Amino acid sequence: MAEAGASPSAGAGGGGGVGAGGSPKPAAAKDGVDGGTDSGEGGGGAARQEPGLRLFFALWPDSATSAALHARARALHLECGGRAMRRDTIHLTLAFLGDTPAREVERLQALAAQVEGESFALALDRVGSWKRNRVLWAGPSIVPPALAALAQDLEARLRAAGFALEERAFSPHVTLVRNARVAPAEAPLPPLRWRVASFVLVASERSAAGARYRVIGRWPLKQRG
Ligand code: 2AM
Repeated sequence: MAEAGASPSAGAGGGGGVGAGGSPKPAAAKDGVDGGTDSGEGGGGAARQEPGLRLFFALWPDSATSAALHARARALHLECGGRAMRRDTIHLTLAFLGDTPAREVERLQALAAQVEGESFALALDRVGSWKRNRVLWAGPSIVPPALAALAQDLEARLRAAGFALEERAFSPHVTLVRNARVAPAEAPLPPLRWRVASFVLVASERSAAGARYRVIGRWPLKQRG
């Protein structure tokens, strides 16, 4: 499978160690649609000592955007195999926290409320693939400064508050297909315009049907102008 050359940087996408030949594959959901694998990814042992939640900050698409992204995921799944993400799980991760004690949620919510971000338009005009974890994604060829600033501010606040984050650079992408068999053919893509007006804190819960994502906080971004 060809690897995407430019940003989002190859291999930076999630997976966090889910190599192509790595952890066991979860059973594919019916008709090749899945919520997200996330099996064995990230997180640590903290949850073993006390109740923990698997948390991440993300941008969550409005329903028209998630429908369009899901349609793209289905088309890629038909072309490349693998499992298309379920529509209700499609998102763009800003910061991945992994297993986190439940008592930290309040602190994270207070921290998120301090973040000063501006709303922006995100043009998802690229589809790329990562060979390492066989993920197909949609991403922007130009990262809006407001998105970079939001991710940076969030990351700085999380680090200052003592949350451990991975060192890898932020590479904005929306995972559409996991465990793809092949890379998609190069083709021009009609850009999908996503108006981003808030960011969310999400808990990832596992079930037999795959990961289920529960939004546990949402913060508005300032309207520009
Ligand atoms: P991905 O879509 O590229 O796999 C929930 O797991 C979300 O957090 C996913 O969007 C995933 O990205 C992202 N993520 C980022 N770092 C991760 C890590 N180390 N482990 C698991 N997921 C991670």
